[in-house]
Amino acid sequence: MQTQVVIVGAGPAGMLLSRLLDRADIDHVVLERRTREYVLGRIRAGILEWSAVDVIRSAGVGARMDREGDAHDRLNISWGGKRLLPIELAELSGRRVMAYGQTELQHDLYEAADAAGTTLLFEAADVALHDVTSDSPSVTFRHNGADERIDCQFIAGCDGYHGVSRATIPDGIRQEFERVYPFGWLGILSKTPPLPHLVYSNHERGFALCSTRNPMLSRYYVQCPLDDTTDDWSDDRFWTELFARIPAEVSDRIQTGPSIEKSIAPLRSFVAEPMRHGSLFLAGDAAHIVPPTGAKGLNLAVSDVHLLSLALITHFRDGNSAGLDRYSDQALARVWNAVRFSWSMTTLLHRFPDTTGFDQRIQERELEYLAGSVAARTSFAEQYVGLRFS
Ligand code: RFL
Ligand code: PHB
Repeated sequence: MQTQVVIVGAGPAGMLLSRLLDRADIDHVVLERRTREYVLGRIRAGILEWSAVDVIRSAGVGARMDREGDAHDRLNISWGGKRLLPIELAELSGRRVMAYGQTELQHDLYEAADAAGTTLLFEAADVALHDVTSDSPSVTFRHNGADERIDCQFIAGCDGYHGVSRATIPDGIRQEFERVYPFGWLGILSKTPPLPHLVYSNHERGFALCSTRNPMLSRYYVQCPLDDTTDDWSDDRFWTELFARIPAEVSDRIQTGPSIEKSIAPLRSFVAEPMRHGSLFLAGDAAHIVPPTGAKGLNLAVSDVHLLSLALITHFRDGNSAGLDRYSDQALARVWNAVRFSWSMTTLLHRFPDTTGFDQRIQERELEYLAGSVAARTSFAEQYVGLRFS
């Protein structure tokens, strides 16, 4: 087989890139290790920045998001089990965020790929990238029991944190930066009406978050020890713990119900530099991970593929490779902003194993400062809603 671009990974980064290339008539093939059902079954992100909303619309896959997504102009932060601070995102920053589940977006992207007749191969095993610094890179894999090879001009490594693309960049060239946090998030989905606004909560017992998917589907999280398993958390224990960490005026409005999904995610910050090596370009979780606290992971995946698609389109249309040459630096500037913000929100809102009374007071003072200062809230809102593309 031969194509212009091989995209490794059919998560949101890979599939959105596929849509953007398709609209520019750039020939490409998408290889995914898992089955379609497996990818659609992963419950992950819920919040899109408006820049991401615009990219999704420009890729021609925004119709259902615009119909069913819920634009939020505010979020709340609580602490001490009593304080509840609204952050007026729209008023302070001029922008809102969109609540629309990653699962729904993934579904829309697969449907659009089907309609366009995109070559999208699921259960592609043993994907390996070859000769990425030569003029004739290729990708080999096994599919339906046969060994396959695709010759191409560029490879987009959109294969997430556990993919193969990043490791193709040699050790002497690749630099990695990492912080692993000493706790996880236990998340549940329940078929109950969500609160009208997100609530992020700092509490001596640990962080909690009330989020949403749609008018009859809620998403809630509590910070938990890393060695906990979902078996340790009955639904009753989950609701009791959540309610212990949020003000009564919030819990009074929550309708509880059985969980329909329950999972534990570890938290880490991770960046690999550079995001380009020869004809290989990394995008999304393949190059960086942020803790979910700032709701930035999916948004970074979208902004990476936006930049990469523009660079590839200019290359193929005009023979101008300046965008490809700039890609890594441009993407990393946005990445590090999000890494910094996600780290600071995580540090502000979580209980670390070595947290003392001193640390707790410092966190609460910072939250009181946020409550008392329009400048501080404006800065928070500006970072939460995300940067515009320049
Ligand atoms: P993905 O989604 O991991 O997709 C990568 C795909 O590549 C495939 N793959 C391979 N394919 C072929 N060959 C190989 N060798 C392969 N190795 C892997 C995988 O099977 C997979 O299908 O990465 P992508 O596309 O970069 O997308 C990134 C996002 O999924 C991620 O950043 C977000 O989910 C993070 N995130 C959030 N982001 C937000 O912007 N807002 C949020 O509110 C938000 N909440 C969250 C989150 C992530 C969470 N978890 C579980 C980590 C909440 C949680 C709990
Ligand atoms: C979610 O709804 O899954 C969600 C929302 C906000 C976050 C993280 C996750 O910061």
